[in-house]
Amino acid sequence: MTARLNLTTLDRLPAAVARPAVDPREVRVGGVHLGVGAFHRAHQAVYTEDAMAAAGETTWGIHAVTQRSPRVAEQLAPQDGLYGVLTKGLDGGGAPTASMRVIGALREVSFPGEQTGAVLDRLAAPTTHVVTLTVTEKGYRRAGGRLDLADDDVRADLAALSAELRTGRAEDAAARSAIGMLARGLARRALHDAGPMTVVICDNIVHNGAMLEGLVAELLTAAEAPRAEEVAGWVRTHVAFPSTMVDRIVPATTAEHRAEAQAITGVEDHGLVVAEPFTQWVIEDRFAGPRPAWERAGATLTDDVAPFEDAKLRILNGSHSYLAYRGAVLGHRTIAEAVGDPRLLADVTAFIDDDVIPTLAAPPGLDLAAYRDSVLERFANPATGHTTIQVAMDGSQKLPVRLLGTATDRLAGGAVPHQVARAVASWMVFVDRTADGDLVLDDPLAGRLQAAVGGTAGSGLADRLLDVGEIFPADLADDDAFRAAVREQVADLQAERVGSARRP
Ligand code: CS2
Repeated sequence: MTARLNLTTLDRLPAAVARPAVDPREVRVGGVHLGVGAFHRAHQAVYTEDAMAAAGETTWGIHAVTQRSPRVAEQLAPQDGLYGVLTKGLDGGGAPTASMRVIGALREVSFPGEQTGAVLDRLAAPTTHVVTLTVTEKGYRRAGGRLDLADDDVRADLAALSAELRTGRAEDAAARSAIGMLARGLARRALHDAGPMTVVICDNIVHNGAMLEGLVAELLTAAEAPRAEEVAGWVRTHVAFPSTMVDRIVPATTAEHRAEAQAITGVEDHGLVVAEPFTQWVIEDRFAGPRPAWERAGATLTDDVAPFEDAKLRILNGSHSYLAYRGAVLGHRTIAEAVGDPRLLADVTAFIDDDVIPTLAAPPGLDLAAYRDSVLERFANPATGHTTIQVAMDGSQKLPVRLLGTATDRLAGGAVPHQVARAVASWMVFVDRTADGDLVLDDPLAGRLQAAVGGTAGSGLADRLLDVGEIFPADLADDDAFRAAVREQVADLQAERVGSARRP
């Protein structure tokens, strides 16, 4: 029976395995993280551990919170919160490399379905100073850029929030949304006047800090309770919401990855995450109180995150989605395979050069052409095994952030964004192919999209999907030049599917 990774087996791991940079047994909780997926474990948790080591601190342990499923809590609890990061890259000669380190920064892991009270108490504790979030684009429950107050989960959290503000008594009903958990925790903190807090959003969303601050304010002011405005005021003056740009390619962990890690460590690790060597974190230097010394772990603090965000979201995430849709339709299983296809490499390079870079102001010290090359080189790393289908998820949430902003800016500059149109068309052809069951459409708007694809009345695929208002803002959908460009690209990509009769 193979032993499991935990505090007992930690000291017996082979020397090749890097131990936690700070002894987990010494670490005390000082922050909460909402959405403890693989990305958090391979990114912010690593920076936080390295920051503690660099600053000689032990007070930034993380109370991590799962989302809908208790799975990660069940994986990590028997491991005392320990897990491995398997970093897979290529050496100078192109040969695959793999290194393993164990992270000990996660000190508590909770599932809201059973432990909402514990999480809210952590958020309200004077010893907790930061909250980080990775709940994906759809996790913020927005509709038309605002909080979706018609969402059942948001309404349930609003009811619990209102009850606690009315009675002043802790209302620990299971949180149903991350935004609800956050707002209820900040409200409880306000009621106890427990000191300033910094909320650091780590999701791929434009101006993400301001966006989240707005959503929290909407939920607090929607509360039906006499103290709602007072509490919203306390949050305005005691809580900071800096924006960030986060970057590290973290594929889903596979059985092969677990076997490879076990061969290195000799123990079972159900919490293992896999990542590329590259990592970056740019954080707006706006904190309300104490925080980990993330800059001593390699993070960049800046007054203006926007140029970094725009470059990353439009160049990296935009081309990632483009390759995912184009690649999946052409049968490429991984992003590395897709970028290795000369047709797709030419398409994505033209997309970046012709349409994206002209819309960007380069962040200080960044050459956008060199950044393009480094991104494409990272995509070509076969060692991670990042799949086109994983990146293809949630297109309805990702397209506005990754592609449509570029199109709007190009049109505003008097240019027709043909390359963005081709990227959008690749998503449309992908959605169309899922209607046949060839590919999987994992998207919160899946039903709406497949209904649009299935429609026949008088218009082609491009028009039917451009009419999905939840994705395409009117300024784009009503732009004749953009619509014509997308139609043309859909026809071209469908013609590429040699021998299959497709809808025009
Ligand atoms: C990817 C991102 O799955 C996706 O949507 O584009 O997770 C991407 O790998 C990261 O943003 C890289 O930092």
